[in-house]
Order: sequence, then structure tokens, then C-alpha cells
Amino acid sequence: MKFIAVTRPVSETIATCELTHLSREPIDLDRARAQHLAYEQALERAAHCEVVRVAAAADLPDAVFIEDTAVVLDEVAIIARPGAASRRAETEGVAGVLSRYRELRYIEEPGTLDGGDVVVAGRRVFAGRTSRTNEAGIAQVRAMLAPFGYKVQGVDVHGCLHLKSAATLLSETQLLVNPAWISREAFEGIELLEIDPREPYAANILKAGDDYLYSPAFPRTAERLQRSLQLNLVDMSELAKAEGAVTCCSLILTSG
Ligand code: CIR
Repeated sequence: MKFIAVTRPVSETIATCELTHLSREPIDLDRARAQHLAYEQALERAAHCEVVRVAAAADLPDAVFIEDTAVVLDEVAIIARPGAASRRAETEGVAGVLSRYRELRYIEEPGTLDGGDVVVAGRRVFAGRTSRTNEAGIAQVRAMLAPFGYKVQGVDVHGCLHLKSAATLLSETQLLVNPAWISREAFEGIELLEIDPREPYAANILKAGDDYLYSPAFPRTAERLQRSLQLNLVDMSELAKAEGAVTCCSLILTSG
């Protein structure tokens, strides 16, 4: 199976990005771009993905966080309607690229949905209720995916930006989680591996095929993970100041 990682360059306006849980700190644009390039190289070399870039969008500060603009499944791609109004224009360029690979569906008003709120585990789809994703958005995803046999479940998220800040996929039956930000009951039947509580942001890991990208900012959780997984460490420290993490900067899709 071949994997494609769709990415988008870091915009020169990233300093004016949306921020919810962090205070604004200066972002070194060159350093952010160098880290993003290293991330793309890790996707190519370590995770064996073909990297396909959406054209840069200088006037869209958060464009690099492409994960939020869509949810891509094997059968279809859902184009999101981001909860932050400043991010809505990001979807157009992404939809153009994704239409090469998938049929598209669109989240429509009054629905809002950030892709960062959606975790797909086999035929189970978990959708976070957050400041970015509302019940109408989740209901639209449920209706769009029912014909393909996916079961969509809403999950309450507290204290973080997206569901994927609190829970990401290790395998179809196992998630890496920060239990402080979600309730375990929503994930019945799924094994939950907990982060080290001293590293609250550590629940974000990117799985591409059988390979994993992870941030070196969380050494204690990394040590737990390395007992059973091989991690490719990518420094995302500059993009983390914009509240981004490893999953946010790509959309991974299967092809061929
Ligand atoms: C935002 O607030 O929308 C961006 N500054 C960060 C988005 C991070 N995306 C993600 O976690 N999926």
C-alpha cells in the first residue's frame, strides 16, 4: 500500500495564528520552516510517504495545520468547516488537491468541524465536541459516513484544543491518550495507553502506515512508547508555539 502525505507550507503570517490555550510567543519563521521541512523529509524517508504539497497561502496564518481542513478516509474525503472563522478559507486549496484522490463531501453551515477533532479507528470514528467542532458538524459526519459502515461517536473534550490533543491512534484498537482531557467511557473496547502525566501535550502521535512520528518534547512518554514501537522523532518546537503538533501538519491518505 502506498501512502500520500498532503502538507502545506508555513505561512509568513504564522505569527498572527489562532491561539486558545497558549500565550503568544515570538515564532522564528525560518526555524519553523526548517522544522517543517525536516517533518516532510521524515514523512518521505522514515514513513515512506509521497509528500504532495498544497500551494502556500501567505494570507492564511494557520494554513500549515492542514489536518484541520479535512478528514480523509479510504472511500471519501470530508472537507471541514473550521470552527475558527479565520481558517475557513484554508479549505479551498486543500479540496482542490484532495479531489485528485477522493470524492469530496462538505460540512455545511451551521455545522463546524476541525479535522483535528476526528480520530478514525477502523470503522469507529470518534469526533470531539470542542470549541471548534459542534454537534451539527458531528451529525453531518455521521450521515456522510453511515453508507460506508462507519459508526461516529461524539466525545466530550475538556481543557485542550482538539480531540487529537488528547487522543491519537496507535493501532485500530489502541489509542495514546491524556486521560485528564477526555472521559475513558467514550472509548469502550479500545485499549488506552496513557501519557506520562508530567507531559500533558504528549498524546499526539502521527501514524503513517506502520511508522510513527513523534516529538522529542515528551521524553518520558516516548520511553513508554519505545518499549513496543519504533519512533521517528521530529522537533516541532517552533510550530508548537502556534498550538500545532505532529498530526496537525499533514493529511495521510492511502493510494493505489
Ligand atoms: C489553531 O488554533 O487553529 C492553530 N493555531 C493550531 C491548530 C492545530 N491543529 C491541530 O491540532 N489539529
